[in-house]
Amino acid sequence: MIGVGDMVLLEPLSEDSFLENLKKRFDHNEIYTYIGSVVISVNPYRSLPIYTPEKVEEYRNRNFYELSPHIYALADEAYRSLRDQDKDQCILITGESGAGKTEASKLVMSYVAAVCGKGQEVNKVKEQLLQSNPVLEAFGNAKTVRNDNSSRFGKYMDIEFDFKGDPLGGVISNYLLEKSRVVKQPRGERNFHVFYQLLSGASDETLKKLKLDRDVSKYNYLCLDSASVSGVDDAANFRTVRNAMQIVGFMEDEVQSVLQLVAAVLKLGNIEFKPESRSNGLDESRVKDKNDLKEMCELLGIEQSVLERAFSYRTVEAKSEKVSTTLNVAQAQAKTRHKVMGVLDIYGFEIFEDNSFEQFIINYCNEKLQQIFIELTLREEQEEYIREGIEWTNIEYFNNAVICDLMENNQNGILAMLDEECLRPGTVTDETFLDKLNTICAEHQHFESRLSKNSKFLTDHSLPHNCFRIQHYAGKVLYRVEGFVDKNNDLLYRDLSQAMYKANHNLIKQLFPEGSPAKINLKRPPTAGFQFKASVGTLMRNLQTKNPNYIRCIKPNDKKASHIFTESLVCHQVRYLGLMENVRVRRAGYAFRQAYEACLERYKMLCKKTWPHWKGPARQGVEVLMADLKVPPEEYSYGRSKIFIRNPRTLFFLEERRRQCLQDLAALIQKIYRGWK
Ligand code: AD9
Ligand code: MG
Repeated sequence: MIGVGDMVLLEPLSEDSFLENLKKRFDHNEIYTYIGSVVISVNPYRSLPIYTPEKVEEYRNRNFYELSPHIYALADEAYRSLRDQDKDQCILITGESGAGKTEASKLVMSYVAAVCGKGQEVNKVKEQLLQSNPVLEAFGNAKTVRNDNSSRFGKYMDIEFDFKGDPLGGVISNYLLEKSRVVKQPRGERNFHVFYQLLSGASDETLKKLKLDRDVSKYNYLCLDSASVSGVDDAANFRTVRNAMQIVGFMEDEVQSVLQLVAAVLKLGNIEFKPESRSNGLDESRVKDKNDLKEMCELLGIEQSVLERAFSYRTVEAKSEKVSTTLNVAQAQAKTRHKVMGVLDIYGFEIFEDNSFEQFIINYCNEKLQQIFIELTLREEQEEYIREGIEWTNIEYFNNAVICDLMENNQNGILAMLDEECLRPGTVTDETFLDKLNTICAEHQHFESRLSKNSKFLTDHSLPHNCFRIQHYAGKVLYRVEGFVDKNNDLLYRDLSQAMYKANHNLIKQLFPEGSPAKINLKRPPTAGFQFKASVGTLMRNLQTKNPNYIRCIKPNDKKASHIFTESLVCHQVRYLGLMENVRVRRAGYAFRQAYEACLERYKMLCKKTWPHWKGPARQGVEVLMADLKVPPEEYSYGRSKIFIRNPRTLFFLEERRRQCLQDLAALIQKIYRGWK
């Protein structure tokens, strides 16, 4: 073992020794390290030979602490407790952009697919589950300065299993796609992969049908200076995506509709407007060159005059709606309760130079996840000790509930105030929103603005005007209010939705249901912030019903490079992920615990006094067992209903003895059987 595989066993424990251990292991290609049952994963930025079918076999059905740390051990543990103990699981993957969350989620999924069920029908489901990834990534991922394959949406996938543990299907929820990227990308970044894939991978014939030119530079929406990404073959990926769409269940005409839509978006980006004076002296916007407009209308079956009219009254940015894909293959069995494993791969905490509404929303989500982590791991751990009457010294940890409250409180949280401002009649601007924040949040110690009355920040004039700052658990973030109101409103002018709804194109019609004449008098849809808050709320309630498994991803450097471990960068992540606190809680505590009954049942064969039947209370049986096996008393404690084992090594010892015992028993049976014959 290189360094220490479980930080709980690190001696002495300090931030320095923690980082040193992580680095040492990283330098020897050991990218996984445990904190008890939590897996830390450091992105190696190169492919390591540790995901082979042999590795899968190695980790299959083995106990968590038996082998060296690996994401497969976590996946195996989660899958087995789902299958054998009927406990729904969730895998929570966190970390900043480029830390390896999406790769981790794919590794978990492919491991589970490799070990669960067999047979034609089951294999088809597995393929569909796995192939949903390339499709989602084509439409939702893009090259950013931080990650060549950055997820620009959050994803939560519930995989459903039957009572045997065979997969039945999955339900995917997507959260807040970064829509603005379609129209505009920061310097050095790209639009969503699908545009480049289509242009470089589609056949000449397909492009002709879609009225597209292969040349990326012909399209305003495709940034010129970073059209290709080194190491990425867009053309090959296009074939993968086409194939994946088919496996997932798209019919050929549906694929065509989707591609027509992608092409139409590119055309839309090329439409330019010019002002035209009208008789009343006002300017009206007119489409400059009508060829792109004409082709776009042909692709989507929209009458050109209808769209042109809609354009002339307003200007528009391309917007698409939240899509959620259901891959549920097993509707027929919907009556029985399914076992569920949820995999959450959501954008990590973001601190940019310029932070807008998107970062605010993303960071809100991360605050909520951190809260769940605190609640489920730290607090649960402490409370369990108290419940069990185990001696416990309190560990101070930062509870971020106050920051969540600042952001989401229904009366005076920031999101509520933004909504109130968006729905208020009269002139609403980003500045009026900021004024409102200032008056209400001024006393909040995690909120800073130029006007904050809180004495701690009174003299902080370094803040630019039109900005506010929040002290998140992961660090301070400065938000610029520009665009908050607009992005939260997320309204498409009704005449445009109506024009789209008139298209002779099923997919487009479905995407703009609000354009239907039947819905003309409907109230305005809820704001983006409101919808997001509601879906995060649903997600959190869902996660709380499941047994959590944590993967904490760490990015070793800012260069997307292998072999480089920038200590300061890692240190920052270790801090804001609260990993030291996590180790401290685990260390003050016990690595392993089990109810007396279960413990006795599993190990009673190791002692003559408890085998085959123990007549007294289970706790006494366990006490006899531990004394008989001569486990040092400082290695465990007796709680009210459970035994707490301090060191994983004690567990290895018990497991090893048990394995030996079973082997002897099997040999004995064989001998008897042979003698019998
Ligand atoms: V973002 O918040 O979506 O921008 P992620 O999802 O955390 O981010 P991602 O999984 O996409 O990061 O990883 C970034 C890149 O690191 C991948 O494209 C791989 O090139 C590389 N990576 C990540 N994990 C591994 C790994 N286990 N082995 C090899 C890896 N390479
Ligand atoms: Mg990702």
